[in-house]
Amino acid sequence: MAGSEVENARCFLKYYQTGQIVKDFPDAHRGEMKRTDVRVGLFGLTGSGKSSFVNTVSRCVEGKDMELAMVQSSGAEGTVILEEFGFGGEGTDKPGFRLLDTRGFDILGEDANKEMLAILNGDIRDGQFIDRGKSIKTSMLGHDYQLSREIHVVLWFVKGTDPRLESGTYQSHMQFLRMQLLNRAMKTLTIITHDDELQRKGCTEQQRQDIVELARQITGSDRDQTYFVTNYMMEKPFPTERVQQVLDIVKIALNAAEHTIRMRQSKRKQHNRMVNLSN
Ligand SMILES: Nc1nc2c(ncn2[C@@H]2O[C@H](COP(=O)(O)OP(=O)(O)O)[C@@H](O)[C@H]2O)c(=O)[nH]1
Ligand SMILES: [Mg+2]
Repeated sequence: MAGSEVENARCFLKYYQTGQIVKDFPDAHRGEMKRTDVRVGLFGLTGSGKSSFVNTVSRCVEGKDMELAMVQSSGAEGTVILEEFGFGGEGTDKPGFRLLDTRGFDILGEDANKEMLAILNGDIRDGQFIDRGKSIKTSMLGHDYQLSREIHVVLWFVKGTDPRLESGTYQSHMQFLRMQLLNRAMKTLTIITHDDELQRKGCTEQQRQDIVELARQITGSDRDQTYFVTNYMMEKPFPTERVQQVLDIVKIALNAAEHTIRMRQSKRKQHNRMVNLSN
């Protein structure tokens, strides 16, 4: 039974096409859904497990045992790269969703803020290097939405075993991102990684709840939008329950993203109507 459930979830994601969950997009432009792929932004400090998650999804959806995203890599000083990884849409000419692996936001400041915004707005694409010295043309308000380019849902990664969680240094660190997500009404799921290490340390239920609460103070996600995850490690066994858990989280993220797309299409339509009325 469990095996077929996991197989169904895997199959769903492998063939997933944008719009398949919500289905009804009354305010979409003609052909828009066919052109759009869901863009899932992975944020979080270096070492929180974002790149490992890309590889974990690849393993769970496609059964691939290889490193797509470079784990534990740090960008050269002053440089940030955004990497996109397409999944789903098997048999069609475009992926159904993309995971956008970000890095380099450990350094605070105006430049880092601009980069985060540019990624959220879709002004930085795959493999593009960001020269921190140069200005990036992006809206600080995030009003000029380009639906097919911007991010539709955020997975915010927190390392469950990170001692900085307790000290509270995290909270202020990514407040800018939190504000931006709030302003955009962006659905955010909190992913607490290194669950295997927590289990190995004999973490109690109470301690887990405390970690959820600490993570919530950083990301603002509710408890029911917070998930513990163990990432897949090359050549290590990865039990079916863990596969199922990862597939479930991806599907929840896609659902949220489709709702974002539908909401923004409706907002766009309302906006255009207002503009027409005032002309
Ligand atoms: N034990 C364990 N190690 C993990 C987990 N997720 C990531 N790691 C390790 O943590 C380190 C940082 O992971 P990485 O994916 O590069 O983090 P990123 O900087 O956010 O992309 C690597 O050595 C990973 O192997 C996990 O769930 N459990
Ligand atoms: Mg990384």
